[in-house]
Amino acid sequence: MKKILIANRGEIALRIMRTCKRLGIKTVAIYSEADADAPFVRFADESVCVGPPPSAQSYLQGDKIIAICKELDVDGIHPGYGFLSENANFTRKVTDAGINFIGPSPEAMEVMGSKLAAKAAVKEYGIPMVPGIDEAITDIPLALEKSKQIGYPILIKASAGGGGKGMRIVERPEDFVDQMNMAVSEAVSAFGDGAVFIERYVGSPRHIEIQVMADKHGNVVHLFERECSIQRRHQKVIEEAPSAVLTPELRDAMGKAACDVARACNYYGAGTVEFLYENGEFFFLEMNTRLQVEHPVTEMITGVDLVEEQINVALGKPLSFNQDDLSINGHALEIRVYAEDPKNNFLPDIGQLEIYRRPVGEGVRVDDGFEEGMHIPIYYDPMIAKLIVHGEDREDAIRKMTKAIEDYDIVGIQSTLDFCHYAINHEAFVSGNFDTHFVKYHFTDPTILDVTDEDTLLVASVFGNYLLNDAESHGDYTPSAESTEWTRNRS
Ligand code: MV4
Repeated sequence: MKKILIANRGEIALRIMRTCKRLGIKTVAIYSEADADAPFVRFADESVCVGPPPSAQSYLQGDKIIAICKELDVDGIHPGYGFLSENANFTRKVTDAGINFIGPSPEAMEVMGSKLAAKAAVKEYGIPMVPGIDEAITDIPLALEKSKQIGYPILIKASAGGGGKGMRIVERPEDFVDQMNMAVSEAVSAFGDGAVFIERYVGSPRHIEIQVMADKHGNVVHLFERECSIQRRHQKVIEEAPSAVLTPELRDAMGKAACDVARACNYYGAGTVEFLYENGEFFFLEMNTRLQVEHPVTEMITGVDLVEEQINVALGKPLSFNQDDLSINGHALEIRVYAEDPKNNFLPDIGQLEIYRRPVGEGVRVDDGFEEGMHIPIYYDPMIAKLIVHGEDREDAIRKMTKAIEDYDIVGIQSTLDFCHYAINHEAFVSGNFDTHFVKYHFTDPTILDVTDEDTLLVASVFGNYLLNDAESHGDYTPSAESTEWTRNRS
């Protein structure tokens, strides 16, 4: 591999190019008119503008991107995450053009792109799944009957779904038909596929995912878990590795299950297997067939460069490690810094980064795509940066992250920095006693962010405790309250 084109932008394009440079591989950036001045364009050895700002006219122009590869003698394409990264048709076209796609096969993408196909594919491996019906609903009376057997509340999910779209909680049989119709019409408009199925609703889960890596020779390993429960409306906010809740036995069992999921679709490359975890049980949800945003926490605790390993695999080399070579070293935390205003319902706050100073220090990594003075474009995801720290243990990582956030200077736009400072020092986070509802549950009063400096820690812990006890003793934190808010707030 002499030259790689990165079919992406911002922090992930830069991150991929850094590994390429270290490996002596030339890089090509593609960019939209909105990104002409971005650092990732300057960092590349060559760069080509692919079109106007909207993604559909630039970063999603697969044929144009392939033509650029031919023009510039590119050997491989790294798609990053989002955009074309999980597009089976694009992957086929790349391969047909004689270019190495740095990612899994289009067949694996297609199987895992459908939740029902994924469930069917892993069935014979005996992987734990949420009790439910593993086929699309066609017969409503039958589905109602089965729902009663599963037990309410149940969750209706779109097979093609992602990001919570086409998902509906049903509290009572009386609501079933209405909720199903809404899930179907949402799935049709979002994915052009109205297939929906049913699962028992898991009310207080943690989202734990396993990083897997497989080569083209049948070797599959896992690189342990990432805890991604702290999220807001399906947008992750804090990720960590390892999870505070897994025992070595559970970690091993989930790791093995994740490797089996990869085997079930003849996977190669880097992938992530998502699980729900509740009360010592775990359930397979889906597999993401790309490098994920939060992959750095895995790199921090394992010492593996996942992009380097992706390139090796694409070249047909065997994995450079086996399962026994891998172990967990310390603890890593990542926060996503978004250009959003936590005091104004997390509305995107675009504008100019008048002052932008990154924290530095041992075990501190900032993956970003901006520089001081730049404007955050409105056309793409409002993530400014990922701030990652590596500590000796969880406590040390929280301490390092707290300091790194305090050392981060962002002026000119509102960001989620203060919110993350609050969250990682919250009693529920520090104690490890949280689930996917953390933000909605513990961030009810945004004015808490007005308290600054040393006070924050104390107030956050005391106030957090108060909220926790209050909500529990009054019993107002139930799947029922959750479901109404969840469906109402969905956009
Ligand atoms: C669930 C669930 C509860 N029970 N499935 C959300 C996105 C999709 N990939 C799966 N999701 C969920 N599936 C059952 N049977 C709750 C969620 C869920 C969730 C999962 C992980 C992280 C954040 C979440 C937020 C809301 C709902």
